[in-house]
Amino acid sequence: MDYSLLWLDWRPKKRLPAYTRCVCGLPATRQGKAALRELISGLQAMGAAPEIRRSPSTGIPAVTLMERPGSDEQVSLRRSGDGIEIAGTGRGLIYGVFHFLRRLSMGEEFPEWTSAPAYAIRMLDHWDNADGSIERGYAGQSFFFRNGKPVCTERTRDYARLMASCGLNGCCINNVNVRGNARKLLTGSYQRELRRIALCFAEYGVSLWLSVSFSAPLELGGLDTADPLDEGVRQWWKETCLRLFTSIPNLAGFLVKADSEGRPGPHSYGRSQAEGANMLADAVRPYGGKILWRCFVYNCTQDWRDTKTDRARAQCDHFAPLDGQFRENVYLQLKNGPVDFQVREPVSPLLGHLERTASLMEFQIAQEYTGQQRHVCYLIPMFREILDFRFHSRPEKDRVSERISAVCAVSNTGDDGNWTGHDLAAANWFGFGLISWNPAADPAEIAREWSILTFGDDPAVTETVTDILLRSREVYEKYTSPLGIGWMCVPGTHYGPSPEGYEFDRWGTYLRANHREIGVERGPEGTGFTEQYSPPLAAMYRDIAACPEELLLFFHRLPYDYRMKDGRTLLQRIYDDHFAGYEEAAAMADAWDKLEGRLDGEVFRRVQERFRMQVRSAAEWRDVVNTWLYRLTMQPDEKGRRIYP
Ligand code: GCW
Repeated sequence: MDYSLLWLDWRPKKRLPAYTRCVCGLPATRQGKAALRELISGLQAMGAAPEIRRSPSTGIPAVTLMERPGSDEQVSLRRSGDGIEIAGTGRGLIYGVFHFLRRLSMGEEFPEWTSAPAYAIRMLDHWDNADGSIERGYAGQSFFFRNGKPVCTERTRDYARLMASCGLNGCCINNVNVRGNARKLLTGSYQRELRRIALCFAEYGVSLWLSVSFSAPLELGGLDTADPLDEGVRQWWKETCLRLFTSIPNLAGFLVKADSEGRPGPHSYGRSQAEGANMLADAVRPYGGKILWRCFVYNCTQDWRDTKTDRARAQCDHFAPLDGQFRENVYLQLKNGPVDFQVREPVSPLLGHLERTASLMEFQIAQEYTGQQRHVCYLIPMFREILDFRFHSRPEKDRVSERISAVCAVSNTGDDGNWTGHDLAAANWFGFGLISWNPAADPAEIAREWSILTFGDDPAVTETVTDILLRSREVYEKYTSPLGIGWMCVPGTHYGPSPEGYEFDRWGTYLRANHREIGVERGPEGTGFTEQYSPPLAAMYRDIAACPEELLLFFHRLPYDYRMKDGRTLLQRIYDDHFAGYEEAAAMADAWDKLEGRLDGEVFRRVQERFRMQVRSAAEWRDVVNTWLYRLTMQPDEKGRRIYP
C-alpha cells in the first residue's frame, strides 16, 4: 500500500478484551460479509488472533454478528454474556463493525450503542472531471477518472471503506459542471466501468450518483431542444434511464446544476425549476431514483451600477415560491449559506420556506474559500452551528437539522498519497461523516477521536492536534475577510488576498467599500435580504445593534468609525483581528513543531510544510487587507503597529 489508510490504520493494542479471541457470524449479504471481513482484519491489526466460528457457543465470549433481513441502516451493539453482539441488516453491520473497531481503538471495553442515521442520504459530491482534473480540488488528480474515462481501482474500494467507516452512504463521482467526456456517462460508452464502481461501492453500502447536464438531449441525443415539456425530450430521458438503471446496480439518481453559472436549464425554455426537476424525476422514478436539484441559481453577471440585485437573495427568490411543486423524489440541494461557502455566512433562509419540499444541505469540505487545504480549517464546529440553527418559524422541527432530509458535502479528496493534501484536512471528511449520521455529535469529541485513530494515542499529540483543529476556523477567519463580509480573495483561484478583486470582476460580487463605509446594506432600506427570514430573525438581523457581530458586515453597510460592543471602532476591530489572526496562525505552527518525534516523520514534515505556507499566507492577508483599509481611510492603527508591507 503506497498511500495512507487514514483513520482506518488500526494499531496494535496492549490490552484487548477477552471476547476478541472469538468472532461468530454467518452473514448472507455482500455487506454483511464485508462487515465480517472488516471485523476480523481489524481485530488482527489490533493484535488479536480471533478464532472464527459460524455460530455462538455458550461459555465462549465472542464478538457476534447477527444479520437481520432488510435494507435499513439501524444497528445495535450490546453486551451478550461476556461478549458483544452487533446486530443489524448487512448495511447496519458495516456501520456497527466500524463503530465497534473505533471504540475498541479508543480503549472502550464494552461499547454499547443503538443507532440509526438521522438522514437516509449522506453523501460526498466530487467535482471530478473526466480528464482527471478536479474543480476546486486541492489533493491531486481524480481517482475516479483517468484519461477521459471512469476507472475502478484498488483505491475505489479503499474509498468505499473510508466512506462507510464514518457513516457515509452516497457518492456523486463527477462534477456538477458536466463537461467533455463526462457527458458520455449517460450513454452506453462507460457502462462497464460504472458498473464496476457501483458494485465496489455496494459492498460497503455506498450508492452511486451521477451529475447530469440538463441539455443532454441536445448534446447526446441529437434533439433540437431540451425543453422539459417536450415529448421527445421526456422520451429521451426515459430511455436513457431505462438503459442506465437496469445496467448499473446501486445507481441512486442524478445531481443537477441547472440555470447556474452558465449551465443549461429549464429557464432557457421558459419553464420553471420545478418543471425541469419533475421531468427528470419522472424518468428516474420507475427505478426508485432521486433527483438532487441544486438551488445555486443567481445572476453571476451583475452590473456594479445595479444596487438592487443581491446574490444573497437569489436562492429564496427563485425557489421559495415553488415550495410544494416538486415531485416527492426531488430534493432541493442548497448550499449552507445564501452566497457561496465563505468562512462565515448566515444560514440560507430558503430552508425556512420549504414546508412541502424535500431538501438536502450542501456543505463544502473542499476548502475552496477556507485555505485550500494548505491552511488548516476544521469545519465541523461550523457545520454543527448551522445544523443547530433555528428559524423561529414553527414550534417544532424548527432547526436546520430537523428540516433537512439529507446532507452532502463537496469532497476534499484526490489521488494524493494522504487523500486530502493537508493531513489535517482528513478530519473534515471523517467529521462530516459522523455529524451527518448524528447532527448532535460533538465536534470536539470528533476531533479527538480522529486524532487518536490517525496519529495514535500519545496525549501530547492528541491535545495539540485537537486544540489546533478547534481553533482553526476562527484563526482563518480573523486574518482573512472580516465580520462575514467574505469575498476578499483572488477571483478565479480563490486563494490569497485581493480585497477589491471581485469589485472589478465580471462575476460581480461586491463589497462596495469606499473611504467612509464598507459593506452591502441588506436590511429593508437596502436589498431587503433580511426580510427573507422569519419575523424574529429578520428583526434581529435588520437591527444593527442586535445583529450578531460576527455577521455585521454581511448584513450592513457601516462607517469605519462605527462603535463595536466593546467600544473599538469597526476599523480598529478589523486591524486587530488581522494582527491577532496572524499571531495565532504562527502559534499553531509552533505548537505543531513541538510534536517532532512524536509522530511519523513524513507526516510531521508534510504538515509542518503546510503550516509554513499558512503562516506566510496569513501575513500576506494581514498586510494586504490592513494596508488597503489604511489607504482608503488614512486612519492609523491605535496601537501603532506597522500596517503597510
Ligand atoms: O463557488 C463556485 C465555485 C465553482 C463551482 C460553483 C458551484 C462547481 O467556484 O467552482 O462549480 O460554486 O457550486 O456550482
